[in-house]
Amino acid sequence: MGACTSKITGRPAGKYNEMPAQSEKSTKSTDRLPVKILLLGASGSGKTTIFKQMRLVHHMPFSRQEIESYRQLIYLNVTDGLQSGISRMNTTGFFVSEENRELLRVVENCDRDLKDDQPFPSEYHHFIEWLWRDPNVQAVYRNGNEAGIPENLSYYSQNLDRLFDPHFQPNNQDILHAHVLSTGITETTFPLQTRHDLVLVDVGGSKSERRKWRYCAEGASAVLFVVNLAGYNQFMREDEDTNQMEDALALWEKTCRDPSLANTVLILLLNKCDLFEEKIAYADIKNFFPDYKGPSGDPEAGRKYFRNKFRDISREIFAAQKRNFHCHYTTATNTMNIRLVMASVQGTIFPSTTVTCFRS
Ligand SMILES: Nc1nc2c(ncn2[C@@H]2O[C@H](COP(=O)(O)OP(=O)(O)O)[C@@H](O)[C@H]2O)c(=O)[nH]1
Ligand SMILES: [Mg+2]
Repeated sequence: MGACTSKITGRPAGKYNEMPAQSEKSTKSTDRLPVKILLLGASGSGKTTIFKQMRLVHHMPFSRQEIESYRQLIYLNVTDGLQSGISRMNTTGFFVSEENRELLRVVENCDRDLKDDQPFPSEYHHFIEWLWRDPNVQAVYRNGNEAGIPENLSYYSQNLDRLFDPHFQPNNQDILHAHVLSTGITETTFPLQTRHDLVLVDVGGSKSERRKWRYCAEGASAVLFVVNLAGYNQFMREDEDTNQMEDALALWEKTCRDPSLANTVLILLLNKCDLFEEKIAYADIKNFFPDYKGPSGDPEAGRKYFRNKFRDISREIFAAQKRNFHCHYTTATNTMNIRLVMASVQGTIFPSTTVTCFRS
């Protein structure tokens, strides 16, 4: 195997690096077979969320220290996410209302770092709430969110009273919605009820991180290639000229052609179906993919259109290699959905075993 390490790193450097860091190795007995699965896909597609869900599905609760780190990360996601989302919105020609500009300046200048056990500073509670409710911010977010205002703000803004409670402790849903830009490689071993150990590897997906992927390819049995289905009308944060879906399609082709992955089972996860369903009501696929001929606002037709685009890319490559195309629609923040999809994934990887192999 290559240089896989067991760590996660994120932004800002240092502070969250050790957060969900531990490699949860099971007690290994020699007769257990490791089965390595890589989570690949662009940054923000949902890889780490699936990784976290696997911990929940396998009853590996977050430690006290991890929960505290997530609490601090959530504060950063809310303050930094709102400010950076609004500045991206400005670049598309929309601005917060005149009466809220002063609030924005306060939030821009607030300290993003909480100390251990320090509550969210109460003075920002209503500023954040008012900024989020600003009619222009809402108009951009609700009309397809081409500016890419972080989606987790919608979730956290509905929970501000709880977040700003001095005794706030994040629950699993809060943790699943937290986002850190992964820059390392995290590996966790999940014991299955067969004689296999599932070794799940989560990597950073930003353009600068992708060159590390090849170090993890060796010995991998399967790749879960995660795509943000709701990214069809958004541009990449690290490259504002590239549409997220176009990037995912190009990356999928590269992954299908990668000789180091030629013996792996490639499984496509078209993720963020919940957000896709909401967004499609406002942002017509045709405006971004003119060859879309399906009805406007139809999530079923939209999902199928993108699925077929990915399938068409891999068709010839897979035919030559005698590989099959596998695809699932997922909502990574939904534990039940991921439990079912991962059981099905296991059925694909180990056709002779039953789906009950995943612990419940
Ligand atoms: N609503 C919703 N949010 C999601 C879904 N999948 C991931 N997210 C959120 O998208 C953000 C990025 O996800 P993450 O797993 O960190 O992406 P990664 O960069 O590929 O590891 C996080 O805030 C997640 O909570 C989904 O299916 N639905
Ligand atoms: Mg990640």
